[in-house]
Amino acid sequence: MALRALIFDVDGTLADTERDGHRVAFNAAFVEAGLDWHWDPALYGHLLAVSGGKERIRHFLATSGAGRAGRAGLTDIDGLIATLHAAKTRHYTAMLATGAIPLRAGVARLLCEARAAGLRLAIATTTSPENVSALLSRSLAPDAASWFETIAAGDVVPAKKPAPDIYELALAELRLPAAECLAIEDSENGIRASRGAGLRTVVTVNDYTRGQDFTGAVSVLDGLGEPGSPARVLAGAEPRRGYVTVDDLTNWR
Ligand code: XBP
Ligand code: MG
Repeated sequence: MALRALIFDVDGTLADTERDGHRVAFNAAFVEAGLDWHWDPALYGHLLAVSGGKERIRHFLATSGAGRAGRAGLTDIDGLIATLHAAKTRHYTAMLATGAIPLRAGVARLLCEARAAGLRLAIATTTSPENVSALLSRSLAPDAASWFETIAAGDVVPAKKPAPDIYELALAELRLPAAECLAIEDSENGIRASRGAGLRTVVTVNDYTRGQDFTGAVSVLDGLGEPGSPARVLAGAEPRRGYVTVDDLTNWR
């Protein structure tokens, strides 16, 4: 079947947003709330096993003892999580607005190539919609959100990655079968979600996800690559010209 659409993950795929973006915003929200919590890069790497910022805070509370019952101000856990996550999103979108988080190599090139080739574009992400808009408008193009027919993001589905829900929503909104689409992801949770929706998946790893299990990936690379700056192939299909093109994605099975 012909390739008709590409469905992109956001965090770790479009841009390296986690260590120097989301993590910094979470810590700023904790300080603002007068909490002595601090997620260093190593701890955050472990917490990334849980998709979703609100879910990640709840997991931290449950597993770190930080939410020990009876501690001052920690009785209304749901309210605390909502307040912390709203503050974190405010800090994160403010950071994005400064252009602090650039797109990964090859992302803008492949998106433009895909548009020129008439491929339809979509996003399937666990992050909050406002984070997607802020990243796209500042780091890609002011009108870049309109390049994507659908941006399936955050709480719009009952179960976040690794559940397939967000990809199934994107496919439903595209009105395309999985066989005519291809997903681009960065993490094990992500490919479990995309493969769960029946999607061929290309993985571009990052420092947090390099050692994870990408079973079922069409190709696993250290990035999409650029002319003159080839991608390193870790497993699976190799880009014909050293960097991933629409032709590669069309032919890779
Ligand atoms: C990655 C996530 C998100 C972000 C934080 O999303 O798991 O939860 O870490 O964003 P993806 P929020 O890789 O699917 O793009 O705090 O808005 O959830
Ligand atoms: Mg991701």
